[in-house]
Amino acid sequence: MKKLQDGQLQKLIEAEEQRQRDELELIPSENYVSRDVLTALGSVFTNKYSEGYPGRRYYGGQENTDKIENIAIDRAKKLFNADHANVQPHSGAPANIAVYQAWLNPGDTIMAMRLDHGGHLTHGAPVTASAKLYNFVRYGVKDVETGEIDYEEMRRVALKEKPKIILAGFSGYTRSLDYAKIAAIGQEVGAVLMADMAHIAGLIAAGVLPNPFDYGFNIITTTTHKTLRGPRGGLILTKGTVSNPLRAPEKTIDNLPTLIDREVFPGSQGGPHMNTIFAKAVAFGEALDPSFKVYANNILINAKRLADELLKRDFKLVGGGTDNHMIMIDMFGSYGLTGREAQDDLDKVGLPANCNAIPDDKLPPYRPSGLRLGTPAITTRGLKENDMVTIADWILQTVKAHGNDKKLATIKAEVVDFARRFPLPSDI
Ligand code: DSN
Repeated sequence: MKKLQDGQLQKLIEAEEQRQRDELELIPSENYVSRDVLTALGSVFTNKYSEGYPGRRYYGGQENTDKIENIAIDRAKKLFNADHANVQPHSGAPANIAVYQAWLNPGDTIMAMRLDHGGHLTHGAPVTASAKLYNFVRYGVKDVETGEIDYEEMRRVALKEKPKIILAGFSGYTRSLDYAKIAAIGQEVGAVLMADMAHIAGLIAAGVLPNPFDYGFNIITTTTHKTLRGPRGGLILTKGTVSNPLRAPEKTIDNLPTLIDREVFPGSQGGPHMNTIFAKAVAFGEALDPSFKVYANNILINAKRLADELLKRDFKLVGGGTDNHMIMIDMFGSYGLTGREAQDDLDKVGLPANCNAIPDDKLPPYRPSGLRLGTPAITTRGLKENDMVTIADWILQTVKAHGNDKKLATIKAEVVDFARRFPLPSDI
């Protein structure tokens, strides 16, 4: 990458590059993008305004932007077996809001997972705009040991509350959702079936986890920067018939693609960020390559092994293990440290992870009991299954060294030495 003229800011790019090289990223929603994705993000497409959709723009000069948006749409449809893709959402939160607006009227009911059981803020946390507009009802886990969802309670609440959308999705849940059971409940009460797959989109695209569309879901929303390993951004995938987004269609399930297009633009966003859409097209191309399936499979292998190694070291895991890329440690229940204390200690040794609420957490959200970690980024760096033994050892040593900065500095030196053997993709 070319150096900035502004020396003060150039130093910060170099410092962040060095931090990323010297640490091993364990935050499950982060990843390291390729050099091509970075190049696309920094390209001249950032100069362009493109309100509208390919072939129907409000500004001139769209001969290249139309092509890249169409490539991004076609690749996304292919990756997820969707009838339509909207690649314009700026990120996951605007993608979810556009779907709610497309299908609901203010006051309508959505059923979604409890935040402390693994759901996401945009699934109706009281502090969000959506929670002020719509009525959210909840489902959660039946058993913290196994992480199983309480599907009987879900059905009972759905029959009573008649949600117009049932939302399957999470940002802090480590087990598999039973899409068939959720779809059956949704069909019984006449709800639209929406899956927020932000965390596991790359695993679905690679075919190593099931695709909700195969179980009758109507909509998938996702971010593009987690397991999908693209730029920070959002994406909405739909089943249905695509028609002209300039004309308001009737509110039917078959018209969802067009209803959603109209709610992304002009409903909730202005000009799409064309450099990001270009970078999405690049990342989707990378995800269509057979090597991405190998990568996604290795994420799962590494996560299972890391979970097993943590269990051997007496860490209590919410859900008892993992079926995806993510692990949730009950840190307070395991070693008497809050998730935040563990996060701060892991920061000191170069293993960033994040504190997280666990089901029915007795501690407050800013210093909860849980610590969430995952393997998408370290798998991109090239770490293999046996390396998970080393990572688990370091996590245990770090937790035991709480308050001992000298010991933490010794672990950090080992982590840096090890991490430098695995270059960032953008350095290759
Ligand atoms: N903040 C993201 C995560 O870390 O899971 C979700 O939006």
